[in-house]
Amino acid sequence: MSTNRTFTMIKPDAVEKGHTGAILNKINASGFRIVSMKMTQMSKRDAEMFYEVHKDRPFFGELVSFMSRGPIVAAILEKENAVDDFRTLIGATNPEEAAEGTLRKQFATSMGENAVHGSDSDENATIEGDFHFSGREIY
Ligand code: 3AN
Repeated sequence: MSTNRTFTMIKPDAVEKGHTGAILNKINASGFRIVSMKMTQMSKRDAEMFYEVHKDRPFFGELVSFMSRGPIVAAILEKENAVDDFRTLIGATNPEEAAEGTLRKQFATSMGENAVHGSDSDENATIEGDFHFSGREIY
């Protein structure tokens, strides 16, 4: 069953460059309702746990260092078909392959530093949202 919710992070590269407002604007303009949001910084241990599924990938160390190097903005978003529609809005992992009008086309610089995270399934959206937010922080 679809939850109509997805989880996103505006990653340290995009926060550092001052793109937070522009990205949130585009998320709202695309029909997503923000039901939870916070600025926070993941420790290395947090990033290792969050990305545990990627622990055997060659880029895991780089990913953990990057995601813990500065603050992120974490949010839970609500919209019909949220997971798929948000993946469409962010675009391909590699910004060179991201379609025109996507967030990664506009704000990402590389495969690693690709500005925005979006959950890849309803199940992971719930797990990832629960990682960052308690029930009392979801509105
Ligand atoms: P997506 O975020 O598009 O779902 P995944 O799940 O394949 O992509 O990868 C998770 C994260 O790992 C990406 N958002 C990116 O930050 C990082 N990543 C993926 N591939 C690479 C790579 N080849 N080099 C460095 N970082 C990567």
